[in-house]
Amino acid sequence: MTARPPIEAHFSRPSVMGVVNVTPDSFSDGGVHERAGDAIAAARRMVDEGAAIVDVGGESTRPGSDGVTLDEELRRVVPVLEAVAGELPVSIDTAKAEVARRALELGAELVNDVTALRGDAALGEVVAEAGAYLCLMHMQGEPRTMQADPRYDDVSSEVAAFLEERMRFAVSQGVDEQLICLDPGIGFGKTVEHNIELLRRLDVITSLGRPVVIGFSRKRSLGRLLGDPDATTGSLAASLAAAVTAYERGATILRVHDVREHVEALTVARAVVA
Ligand code: HH2
Repeated sequence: MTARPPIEAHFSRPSVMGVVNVTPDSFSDGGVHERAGDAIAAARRMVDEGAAIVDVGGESTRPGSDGVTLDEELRRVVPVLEAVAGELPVSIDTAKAEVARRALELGAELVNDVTALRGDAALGEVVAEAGAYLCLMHMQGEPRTMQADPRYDDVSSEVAAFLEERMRFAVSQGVDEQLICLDPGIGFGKTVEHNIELLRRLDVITSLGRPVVIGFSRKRSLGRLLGDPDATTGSLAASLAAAVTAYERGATILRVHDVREHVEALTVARAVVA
């Protein structure tokens, strides 16, 4: 196995990660790519539009959701991975070691684990053995209950401390630190104010020295910021503003549903920042 280059050499800043949810119930695109053929076409289109990688997921983690079984998750993602993982840069959005193992065998290069190696004790070893990239994300609580009453004394430093501890754990499992990226987990056990504070003080996370991933695309906090207290999604325009400000504050990978628009916005932002 040839060693992979560090994340920062493989993903220029900014890079777009396109979201391909092969699920009936994801919060903003549930059902849209539920059929494998639709998901495959979406993945190809996203890479054509400039995505550096596509993140294939078979389990919704929206607030209030329950998990899916291993068999069901494999049934959803394997046909998509068989079609595209050898052809396109692919990330697998899973907390399950067996799903990650199959995805990596089929050619996925990154494992995106929203539990940061707390969900499945075998996942770290699977990532380490494959020499794959790993995204560790912060979540307070679990999807079913995480939005009930999230609390922090200082959200940025608490999230940073968590990510640092999970990074040490991943390294202790054999994962090369150079292959790890970190995500504060926008919307995962956080109020609107927590999410905004995390972006405002993104320097606290980037100072950990690893590339940062931000997934603010279409999230409900954006709709709530615009004045709808019951919003369950956010608009494209609001998502673009969040992505551009995250990039300006140091984010490397932006996880988004609308690839073309984000690539355009970030290309302009990069021209100004560079
Ligand atoms: N957000 C979601 C899922 N996976 N992974 C990372 N690293 N960062 C995120 O912010 C993130 C993530 C939730 O968004 P989505 O996949 O669109 O919805 P669902 O979980 O309902 O499928």
